[in-house]
Amino acid sequence: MKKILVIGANGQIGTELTTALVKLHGAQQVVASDIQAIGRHQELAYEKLDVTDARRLAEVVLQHDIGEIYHLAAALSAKGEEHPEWAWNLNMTGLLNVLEVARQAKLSKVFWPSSIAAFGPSTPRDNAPQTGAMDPKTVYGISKLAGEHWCSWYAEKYGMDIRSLRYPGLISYSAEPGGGTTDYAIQALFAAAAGHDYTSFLSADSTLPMMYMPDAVRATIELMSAPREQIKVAGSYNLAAWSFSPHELVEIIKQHYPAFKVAYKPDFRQAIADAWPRSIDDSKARQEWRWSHAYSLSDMVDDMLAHLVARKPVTQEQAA
Ligand code: AKB
Repeated sequence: MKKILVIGANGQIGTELTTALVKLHGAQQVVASDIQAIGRHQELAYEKLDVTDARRLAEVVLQHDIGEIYHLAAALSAKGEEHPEWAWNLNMTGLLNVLEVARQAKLSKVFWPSSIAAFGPSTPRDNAPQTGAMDPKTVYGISKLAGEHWCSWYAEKYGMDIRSLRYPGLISYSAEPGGGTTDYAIQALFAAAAGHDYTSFLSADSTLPMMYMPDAVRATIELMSAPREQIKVAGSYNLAAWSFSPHELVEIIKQHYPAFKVAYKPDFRQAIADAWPRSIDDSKARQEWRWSHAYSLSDMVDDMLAHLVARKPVTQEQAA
């Protein structure tokens, strides 16, 4: 049986998605890869892979008899604004390499994540629709919107099965996020669990769509397992759970840690958040492949804090 390659397996999504894929398909069927020398999943075959190197990617696909790719390696919104050329190259060259290798090797399926960052100020801020105005204002968002079009182009032109989700901000404890605007929520939870105060780089009322990682992983697996005829959206599905502001999150955290203190010092990431929708209409995903989130916002906070406290000590950097 052909194997699954996860690109970016050491990252925030990759760490948990790879573990879920192993549970589903077995360790023999999953190959992890990332730019780092060593993988996080000790039981798996691991390849050090820079996805911008097309020749090396093709070698890995051939060597491991790969039939499916989950391509998760990407620069996120905030880091992308600081290093625009690096972010564009990683996000676009990486995706084009994956699509081209997938075409040549006749892979059966590709998963690639888009994001709420593909939306912009012209999108309705509440219940952002599946289709409509999209004018992203970050390098990351532009790469996500262009990537959605490239995925549709390859799917239409070559009949390839390429599936994609527009993830909201993802909250998790297993691996660090890689420089996103929604990371404040993770930092606040880490700080609270470590008994530290927190300074938010977004203002108290910056509402954004968010999701707990176990739901995002399940959504990915359910989308990839759905019969092809159920997948009607050609680009990337809107996906949602709930939305909250820093102030609302802090109020829930305070139910666990009443002494938790937060200051608000918005920086350049505020403008990024201000151009994104406050909430997402994901009714297509709910109708077509029966998407439904399981964790409520307070379930997420309970679960995050329980895991973070159990694995103390939290480092100063994680809580920064
Ligand atoms: C980011 O903040 O850049 C990401 C995203 C919303 O795609 N978490």
